[in-house]
Amino acid sequence: MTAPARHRWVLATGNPGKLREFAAALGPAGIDLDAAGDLGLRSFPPETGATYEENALLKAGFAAAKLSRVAVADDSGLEVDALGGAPGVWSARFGGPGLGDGERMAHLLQRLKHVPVGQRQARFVSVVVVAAPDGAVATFTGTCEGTILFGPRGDDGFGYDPAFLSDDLGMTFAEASVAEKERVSHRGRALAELRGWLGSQAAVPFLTR
Ligand code: ITT
Repeated sequence: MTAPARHRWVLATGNPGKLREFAAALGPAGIDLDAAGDLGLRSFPPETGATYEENALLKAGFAAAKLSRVAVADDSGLEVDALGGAPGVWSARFGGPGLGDGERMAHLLQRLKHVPVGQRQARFVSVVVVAAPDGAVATFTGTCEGTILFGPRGDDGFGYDPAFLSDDLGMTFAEASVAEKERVSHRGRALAELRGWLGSQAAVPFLTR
């Protein structure tokens, strides 16, 4: 029996946590990933889009055009009800430029310190874009619901994971394994949609380049 064909895409992200999650979700579906940074592409255009989709397309489209390869990226964010949906598309810049993941999460917890239990609902959103060098694009979206804790819990994951108690898992994403997080997370759900699409005719042009 011959092994199914494998394809190589570029992953346009500077976030190693995302690389782990994309590789875990797409490897079993026949897609191997080269990190854009390993191909010499270390900086991306500023994320000036007003939506996750625009920003994901900025990253994937830029990598596809620069490297003449099919590229995939996600833009994601955390939407907190008590903050009117903020930080949303601004999640990576919440609290100001130059903050690390831990400082950004501390800023979030500080902003929510007087918000009582029962009013701390939030969701993660991910929009994944696959872009081909000729400009063809496919888009997939995933969301997941949870609650912002009063302090961090768990050591794994990245970003706001230690503060986000997943409704589905009953633990934070930083307490979950990559496989557990993938099953229910915003990015895991968007990538599951992408995996379904891989078997369709619409995906063929993205698999031959
Ligand atoms: P790239 O743009 O290079 O992919 P980034 O981390 O800047 O990496 P985004 O622009 O999509 O990614 O910003 C998303 C922000 O939301 C960022 O602060 C993340 O840490 C956070 N975030 C997104 N998905 C997350 C997840 O699964 N767990 C925790 N935080 C997440």
